Amino acid sequence: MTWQERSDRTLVRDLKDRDGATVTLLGRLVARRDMGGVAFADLLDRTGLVQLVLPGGMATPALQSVIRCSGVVAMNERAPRGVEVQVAELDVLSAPQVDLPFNPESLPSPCTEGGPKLETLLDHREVSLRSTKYLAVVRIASEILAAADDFLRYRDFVEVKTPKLVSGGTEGGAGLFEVKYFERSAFLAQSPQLYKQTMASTPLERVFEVGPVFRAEKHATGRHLNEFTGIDVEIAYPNDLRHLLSLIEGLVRAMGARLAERCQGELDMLGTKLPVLGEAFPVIDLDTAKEIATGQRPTRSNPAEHLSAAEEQTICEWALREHGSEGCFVTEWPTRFRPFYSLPCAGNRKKSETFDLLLRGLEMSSGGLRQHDAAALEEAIGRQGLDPAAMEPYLRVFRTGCPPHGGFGLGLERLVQKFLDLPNVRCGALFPRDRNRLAP
Ligand code: AMO
Repeated sequence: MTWQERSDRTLVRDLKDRDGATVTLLGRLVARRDMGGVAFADLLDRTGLVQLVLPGGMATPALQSVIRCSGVVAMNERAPRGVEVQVAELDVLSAPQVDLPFNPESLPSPCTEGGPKLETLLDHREVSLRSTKYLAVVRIASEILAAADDFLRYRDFVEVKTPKLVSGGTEGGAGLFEVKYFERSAFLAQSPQLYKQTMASTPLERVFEVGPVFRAEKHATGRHLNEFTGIDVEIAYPNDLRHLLSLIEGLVRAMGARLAERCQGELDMLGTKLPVLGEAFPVIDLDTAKEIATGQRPTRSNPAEHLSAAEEQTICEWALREHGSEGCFVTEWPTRFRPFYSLPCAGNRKKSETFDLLLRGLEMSSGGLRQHDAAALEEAIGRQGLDPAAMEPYLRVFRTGCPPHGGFGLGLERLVQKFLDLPNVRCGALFPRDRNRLAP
């Protein structure tokens, strides 16, 4: 049996083909107008918004009421989308019982001036997420995930789901959330790193995971969440680092192309433009990146370690100016500042075969080739102050034979933020978790 829309309902998007028909609509009443004694209301369902013309004497339900109404479809050039429904019957299925903190339909685009404060919008997600503008952000996130899914599956990737309750950390600096696990402690996974490597070592070779990632970082910035959605990718047998760069560049371009093709309405509604991706993302090493950002090339006695937020911004401005691209790869990071699983460069073990992808001034992804030699890995684990004994199940992957492999991780909320040019990563999250926020 095929699953269908309920038979007594017409969706707003189908009204234009139903001129003169009597239809029943279900949805939310999001605006009311009184013009020359005639009462109008707008009904919103998952497919769009339509004007209702209410008969004289009918009380207009309160804003945000959930209604069912029946009436005749009439094409009307002066109606907002060229069609309206002249209502004969209307039932309120559920009316608000409290005053709404704000009217979701009159909100400006997320993170822009003029509306309620971000904290108020986040406190009242039940209302802000009803706004068509906020829902445009949610649809964009969904299309980004769909683009990743299509792109990766088409290239033989298998989607996996790995545990989020784990026995230890993987990402060095980023903190761990400890949770009670019966008689002992467990942690919330900082990344699926060890599991995705384990899976890429099997004959599946290519895996990806979309799942929650937990970071107990205390800083409250516009770029950090304490829980985010990771898109993690791992492959066996990459040719070299460039091979990974072309994979992630293709993936990000596929996301941009899908948004351009399917989400122009959402982009227009938010008054934003997709980033310029240009012909190719430039690839620069960290020393060059530092020089571009600060005007000074790092030296042996004063080596580059990280990029600050302001430096990432300057580098992307340079990439746009010089290469016509708001995306830029930074490579050759110092091995000692990258996680233990990173592969040192063959010619200079102080540098690693790793990269960061910056987009519109923000780190969108990190990744690289991995160490797959068991002894070297064990040594790197020890050097970073971790206990090799606690990593025994992971180390066995390498001791039992493991192909060369590599991969990367992307943060969904940062992708949404930068594809939409939003100033704060919270604006790209549904229910953000940050230092001060655990609800809703
Ligand atoms: P990394 O820690 O750089 O790498 O994370 C990968 C990507 O995840 C996103 N991200 C975040 N988004 C929001 N809030 C945060 N606190 C946050 N931290 C990270 C970023 C970042 O680029 N295991 C490696 C990946 C790999 O090598 O495969 C890792 O987790 O977009």
